[in-house]
Amino acid sequence: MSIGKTDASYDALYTSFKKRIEELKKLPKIDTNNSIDSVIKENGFSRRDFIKWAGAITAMLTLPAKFTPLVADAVKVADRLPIVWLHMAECTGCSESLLRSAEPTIDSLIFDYISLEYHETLMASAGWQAEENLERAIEKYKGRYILMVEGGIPTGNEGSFLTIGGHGKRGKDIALEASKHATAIFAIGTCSSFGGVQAAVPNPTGAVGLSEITNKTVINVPGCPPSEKNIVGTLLHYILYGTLPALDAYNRPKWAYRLRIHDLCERRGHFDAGEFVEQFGDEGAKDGYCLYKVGCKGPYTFNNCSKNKFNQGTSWPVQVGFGCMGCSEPDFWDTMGVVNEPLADKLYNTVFGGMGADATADNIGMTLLTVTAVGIAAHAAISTIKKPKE
Ligand code: FSX
Ligand code: SF4
Ligand code: F3S
Repeated sequence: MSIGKTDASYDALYTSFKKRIEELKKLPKIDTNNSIDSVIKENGFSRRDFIKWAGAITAMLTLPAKFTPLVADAVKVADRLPIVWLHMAECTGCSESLLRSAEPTIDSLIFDYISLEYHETLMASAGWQAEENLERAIEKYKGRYILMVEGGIPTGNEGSFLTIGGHGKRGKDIALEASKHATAIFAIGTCSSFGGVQAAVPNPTGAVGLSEITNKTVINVPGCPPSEKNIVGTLLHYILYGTLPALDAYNRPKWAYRLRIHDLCERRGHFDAGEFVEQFGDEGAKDGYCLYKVGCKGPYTFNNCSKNKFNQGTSWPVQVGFGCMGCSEPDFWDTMGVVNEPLADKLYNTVFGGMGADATADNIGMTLLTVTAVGIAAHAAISTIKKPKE
C-alpha cells in the first residue's frame, strides 16, 4: 500500500510499522482468552467506535490518517508486551485518570486488554503474594517488560520514607531493580517524572523523579495527572516504532508536549485581543475571556490538554474557567508562583533553569525567561490600558 507517492519517508515508516507489528504478533499472547474485539464489544463499543478512536490516536501521534489501521493493529498486539506498573510516593491520580471514568472509555479498555503483570492498585493479591508476583514477573519477562512508574521516589534517609510490603523493601530499591530489566521505562505523571508535589520545598523525603535513580532512559509523561490519551499514546508509540520517541529537554515525548497550553488554547484570541478575566465571576469570566490575570500558567506550560481533555474528554482546566496550574512542568508546585496570580512579573528559578513563554521545550534559559516574562506582563498591562473596561 502506498501512502502518497510523493512522501517516501511515510512509506518507509508504514513498512517499518507493519514489520514491527508482524514481529510482535509472533510473540505468544500472554492471556489467550482475551481479545481486543471482545473487550470492546463487551463494553458496548462497536468496531466503528474503535476505528474512530484509533483515528484520533493516529492524529495525536502526528501520523497521517492512513496509518489508522496500523494503530488499530498495534492495539491488538499490545497484549504481547507485559507491563509492570509500580506505585511510589503519590496520590494514585494517574491510575485514576485512566481507569476511574464513570463509564469505560476505549483508552481505559486498552488497560483491561494489555498484560498488566503487576499493578498494586488493580491486582487482587496482597502482602507476600504481591511481592512474589512482582519478583516473578520481573524474572519471567526479564528484558521484555515495559516498566511504568507512578509517583516520586523518596531518597532521603536512605530511601526509608517509602517502604513497601512485608519485607519492608524500600521504594527506590524496588524501582531500581525493576528498571534494570525493563525494555522501556515510562514515568507516568509529574511525580515520577520530576518528583512532583512531595518534592516541593523543603522536600522532606528527598523525593526525586525516576530518572534520578536509574541511568537508563526514562520517557517522562508528566501531568498531575497526565491525560489517559498521553499514557495510552506513549505505549502505542513504543509498540509502533520500537524505539524512543523524539523527546524534549525534559524527556517528554514531543508529539504530546511540543507546544504550550497557550499555543493550543481556545481562549487565545481573547489573550491577543487584550480581553482578560480580572476576577473570577466577572463579566469577562462569563464571556470566556483569557484567564492569564487570574493565574493561568498556560504560557509557561507544555502539554496538549486542550486537545485530549479529561473526564472522558469532556473538559480541561481552562475550559472550566480556572486556568492552567502548570502541572506538567518540573517543580511546578514551587516555580509557578501563587495559583490565582499571574506569574509574569516574577522570575522563577527551577533546577533546570526556568522556562519562558516564547521558549520551545528545547530552548530553556533564564535570559529568555526574563525577556518573555516581561513581554507577557507588558502585553497584559498595555492591552488593559488600550481597552478600558466599560
Ligand atoms: Fe497523583 Fe500520580 Fe499527581 Fe503524582 O498522578 S495526580 S500526585 S502526578 O503521581 O497520582
Ligand atoms: Fe489560554 Fe491561559 Fe494563554 Fe489565556 S493565558 S490564552 S487562558 S493558556
Ligand atoms: Fe495541568 Fe495545565 Fe493541563 S494544570 S492538566 S497542564 S491545563
